[in-house]
Amino acid sequence: MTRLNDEMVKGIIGSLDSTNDMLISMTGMDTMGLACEAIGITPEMIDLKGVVVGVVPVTSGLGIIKKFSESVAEIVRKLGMEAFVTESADVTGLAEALAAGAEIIFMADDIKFVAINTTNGKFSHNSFSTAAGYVTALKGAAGGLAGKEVLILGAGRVGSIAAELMNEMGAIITVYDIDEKKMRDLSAKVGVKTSNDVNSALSSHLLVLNASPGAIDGRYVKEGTIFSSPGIPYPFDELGLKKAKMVIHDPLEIGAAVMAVQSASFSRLRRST
Ligand code: 2YC
Repeated sequence: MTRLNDEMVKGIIGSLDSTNDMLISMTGMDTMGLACEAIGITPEMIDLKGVVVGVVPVTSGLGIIKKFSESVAEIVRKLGMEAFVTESADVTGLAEALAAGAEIIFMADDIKFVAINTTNGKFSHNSFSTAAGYVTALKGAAGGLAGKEVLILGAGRVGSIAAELMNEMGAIITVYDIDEKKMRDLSAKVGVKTSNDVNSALSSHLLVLNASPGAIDGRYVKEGTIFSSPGIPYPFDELGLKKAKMVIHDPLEIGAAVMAVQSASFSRLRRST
């Protein structure tokens, strides 16, 4: 999985409102609406007021990413919950969040990024949340995916979950991954088509979910393409951006927002009366 770095994270807090505006104009949903839609609920079905969220920095592996925890806390606050970053990191930070009575605890090492609901131990994964969030964004931008041809770039964790979700929505999916075996395994599991030439795949698709770390060569982007692109680092060149109709991208917000709503839904769903 590609890892964020200080550079990619430093602008997140200041750009949350413009990400929200981008989502409204491109998908018809704001961040909260998209996060709810991604897990199959409506905003009216969940009560986030008073939910206390603790974010615990983790020093393992390549260590703390500057502003990562603060960015997660701010994303959560924008959804209407209270959030704090613990003073300490790692286990001491976890104990601090538990002692403070956090209902949800976010933690990320270099492999997993989770949001744990402390009332019942259920937890949300970033890979599912990112896939569900960006599939929902693409569905909104495209006006539905049933019967539509979609190209998925990247058969890793996010791309694979995205393939399963869009398959269930009736999309006609082609997957490309530089790793033949990954592509074949996903095709066998989900029954999607595969491509061995990313540029010809790009030039024949108007709907693309990019969940790969690779660059996208604008020369092969089809005029009017809608990209839903969680992939990091940012893959587009100038020509690609000119030819694309829409590019939905952010380095962390959509995935973290779906995690926050999904983990809260494990204890805060209103009983449908
Ligand atoms: O600051 C910290 O607590 C670090 N341990 C955070 C490391 C996050 C590593 N994960 C990632 O960069 C990617 C993100 C795109 C979201 C999921 N994995």
